[in-house]
Amino acid sequence: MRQVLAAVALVAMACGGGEPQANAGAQGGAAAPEAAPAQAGVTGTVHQVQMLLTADGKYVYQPATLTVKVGDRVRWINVSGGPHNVAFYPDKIPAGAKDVLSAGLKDQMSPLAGKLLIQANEAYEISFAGAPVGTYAYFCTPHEMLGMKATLTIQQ
Ligand SMILES: [Cu+2]
Repeated sequence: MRQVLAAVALVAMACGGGEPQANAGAQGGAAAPEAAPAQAGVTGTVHQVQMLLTADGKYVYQPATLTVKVGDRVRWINVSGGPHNVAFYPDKIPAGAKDVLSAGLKDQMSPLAGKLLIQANEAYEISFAGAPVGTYAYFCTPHEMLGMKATLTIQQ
């Protein structure tokens, strides 16, 4: 909870480039400063991708290919078979995307790799506000060798 409070304070203070990272914790309360409308280029659309272990033993992102618009958010959810995470290939993202991702990925376990989601139904959101258009290939650090990879396409 301390983390959420800190995040709210951060968003309140830095209205400019701040990510609305307080979202998850703030959804119940009305008064929390929703940063989205104030932020330029934010669409408010949130897409969901499930991370799971299928009945036939495959570790997958579902959907494995997803197309979103600049300014959308994507929320990855740890459904089963975790821990999972979202890690981008530095050489398989558009030019200029590295800076946006570096700023947008919370709690990175290594450069361009989000933290491990351990709890069931734990979610991890990334905003693609200001993200360059193109194809972003990513993988799950624990399951990359088992083929847990996916592609995100950002369109104007
Ligand atoms: Cu995984």
